[in-house]
Amino acid sequence: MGFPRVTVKVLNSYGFTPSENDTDEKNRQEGRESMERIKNRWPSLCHPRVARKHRRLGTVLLVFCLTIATLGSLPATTVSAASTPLSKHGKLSVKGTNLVDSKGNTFQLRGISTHGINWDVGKNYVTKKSFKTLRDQWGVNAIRLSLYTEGYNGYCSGGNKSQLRSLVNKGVKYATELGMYAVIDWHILSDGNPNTHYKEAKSFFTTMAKKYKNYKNVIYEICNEPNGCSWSSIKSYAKKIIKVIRKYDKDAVIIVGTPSWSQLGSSLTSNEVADNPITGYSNIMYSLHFYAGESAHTQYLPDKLTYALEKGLPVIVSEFGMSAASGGGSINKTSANQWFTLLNKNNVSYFCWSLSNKAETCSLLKSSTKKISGWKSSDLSAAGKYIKKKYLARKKALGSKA
Ligand code: IDC
Repeated sequence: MGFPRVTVKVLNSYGFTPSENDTDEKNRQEGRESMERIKNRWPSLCHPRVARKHRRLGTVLLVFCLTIATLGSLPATTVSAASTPLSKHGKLSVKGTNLVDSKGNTFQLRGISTHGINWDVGKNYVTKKSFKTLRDQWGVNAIRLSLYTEGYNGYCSGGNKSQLRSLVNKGVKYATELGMYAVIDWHILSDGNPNTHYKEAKSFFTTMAKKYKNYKNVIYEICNEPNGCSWSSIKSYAKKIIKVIRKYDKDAVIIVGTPSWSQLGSSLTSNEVADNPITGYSNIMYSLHFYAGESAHTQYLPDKLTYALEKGLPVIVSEFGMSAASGGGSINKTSANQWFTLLNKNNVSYFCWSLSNKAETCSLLKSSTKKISGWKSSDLSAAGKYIKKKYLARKKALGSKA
């Protein structure tokens, strides 16, 4: 597949159907009453010929007014929902290695990840306008809401839990109103082993699954990037958290992080996740993260992806970046192009890190960009320009399947 190979051995990084009979009868009754009112007010209109003509006109007018009134009483999303990703594709599930839509057709998420919403550089973009710009101008159909467990203002390291949860809820609300899919990302990183904050994770996902059990667009990502721990340790955490989520949300897609910063195995050549996946649950996907500016990633990870897919493991790139794994360095379009070819060919979904103006290469906005939506090309970083172009091209290529 055109990726150079290496032999290094250690790893280090989303109708309204009231009772129709009731509505019809109510409409007819309202129509009769309305015609009576017209007759009483303007008797001249009641000459048989004039009356017939005006009755027709009146009916047309009535239907028009009632339609407007009905639409006006619906939530804004229902009115404009005809062509949102969610209205077209509905609830997603996993079939074989593929993500499929409610009609069973293969479906690919083209997502953008927020930066950590515990920081202003992430939080500032949790707005409906930001997400709408991504949906309408970038061809994005999903948002990943990254909630760091540790670090400054982290959920498990002194952050205000209820404020952070309400930020996640806001993000889900905006994505839902826009008909986009939303990933709730429990962003473990420096904490390494997901079991470190198991109790908080259990409580967090209980709250989230209770709240979102009837949503069609919510996806749970239970541990961003486990590191320094074995697959059996991650697996045991995952089985417990999946059980917690499934108690309320019976079928939403759940993403499980994998060893060594979500690289499907703890060494360059080991594939313990594909060799020993979680059994007994449906709609589970496993994450693979890559950074295009990290040449080693492009050297060994594509083979691991191919191995996993051949073994029937549903893989999702819940995070990738154009930069080096540090978030810095330079972007690598050649590697990124190879990755997109491979991922698109295999219907693997992807989310780019990150929607931010933080002064680092992986940010999609220039650090000088103060706007939180409606960005012009000159507001975008080199990574942002490339990603926007790639996502729009992919959406166009997919046509009605997008
Ligand atoms: C980075 C942020 C950076 C922050 C750092 C530490 O871009 O601003 O200082 O985290 O919290 C990942 C992680 C993701 C990293 C990203 C780039 O999932 O949290 O974000 N990265 O380093 N894995 C590989 C790279």
